[in-house]
Amino acid sequence: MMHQTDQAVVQTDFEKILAVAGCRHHFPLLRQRVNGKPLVYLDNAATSQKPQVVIDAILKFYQEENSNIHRGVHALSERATQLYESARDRAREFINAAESKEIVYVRGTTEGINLVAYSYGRPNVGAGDEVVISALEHHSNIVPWQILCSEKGARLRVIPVNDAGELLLDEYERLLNRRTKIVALTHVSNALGTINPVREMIATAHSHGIPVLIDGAQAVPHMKVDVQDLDCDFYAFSAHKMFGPTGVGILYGKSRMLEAMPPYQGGGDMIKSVTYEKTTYNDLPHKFEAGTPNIAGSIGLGAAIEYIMKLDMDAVAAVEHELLEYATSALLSIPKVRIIGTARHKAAVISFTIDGIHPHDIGTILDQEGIAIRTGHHCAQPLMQRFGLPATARASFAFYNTKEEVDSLVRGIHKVIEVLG
Ligand code: C6P
Repeated sequence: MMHQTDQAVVQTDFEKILAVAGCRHHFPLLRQRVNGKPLVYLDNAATSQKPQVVIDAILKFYQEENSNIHRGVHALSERATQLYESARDRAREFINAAESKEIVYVRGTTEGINLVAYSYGRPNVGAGDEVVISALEHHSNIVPWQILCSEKGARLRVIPVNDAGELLLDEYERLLNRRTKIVALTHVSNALGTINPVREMIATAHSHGIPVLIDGAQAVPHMKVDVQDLDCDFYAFSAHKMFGPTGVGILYGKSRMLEAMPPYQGGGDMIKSVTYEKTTYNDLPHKFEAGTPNIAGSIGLGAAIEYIMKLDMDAVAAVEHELLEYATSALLSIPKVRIIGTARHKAAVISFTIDGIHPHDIGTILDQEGIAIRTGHHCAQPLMQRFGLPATARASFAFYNTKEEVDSLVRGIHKVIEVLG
């Protein structure tokens, strides 16, 4: 008889893909009806739904394990500490960081980027220096750098995009110079779905001695990420976009970078000793984790990571790619629909407009059909301006979505055109 591990070894890629596609029933929220119709949830880039194992891990923590961490000698506190720290180990494994001390818990991608802008940016960026970002950035990878630049008299430089939503790499190379102190780039665009060639872009920055931060918010739910292979200096992501809870995320930083940086916030747990004259800071990663953290959230994140690692990220990417291709050709076959963002390498995000109809109205009518999409500027106003649009409608997919749901979206769009076109 074959053991389970033997079976896993002979499991074909095709079987893994089928297994991923069959996971929808793990997500209880998806079973509901909205406005009398079966829910079609296509707003995964805003936040993903949670599998039962994640919900259970959080519930179990509050029912059986709740206690503060790193503080008590009592059994519950030790158990909570162990769960919190082992979730950190899971996160290390998930992105293949070299050491768990390189994994800093934050509130989410936004806080991760702000931490770097503050603790790396303030000591290293001065008057006349430059920070390079791209035209595809979310506001959370624009505004923290803008604040830093205005405080320091530094300059924010922006890598432009072509009409397909791909970064112009020659322009990027031309922007780098001895005044450039950091490059901050998104791995995947939340508004257009473009997957940036960040590995090559990091190598280019490093050839000039410039460190790189990657905003991984839209990458980690969709593809395998290996921070050592990418060789990025910082990588930030949020748990809630990768099937975990809100209010927690990870900032990865190379240990030598984090060691050299001052703390972001002061308070409990980030210190070794305090007198009125002087404070000695704690070791990594605790130096950056002031105050009682989101313990239950971190444990939920650990459960989400375990869940998707079991699924296999390559199989997840394959399922989503199939959905993207199916949805793209279906939408393109509808007269008046225009897809914004046609990069060669895309994650399963489709921004679109319908001639003569405001995206907000598209979202409202689709909602009446039980279909959830996002409309607006997607927290990427400068990018919308680049494309001459105030807003788009955006359908964003996860591996639990189905081709039948794409068909519902297409029927919904036809209805929008019928009613408003
Ligand atoms: N994008 C969207 O609908 P937080 O809010 O900190 O979890 O993530 C911010 C963030 C940073 N970078 C990228 C590329 C993102 O997509 C997001 C969040 C959501 O597109 C909500 S605005």
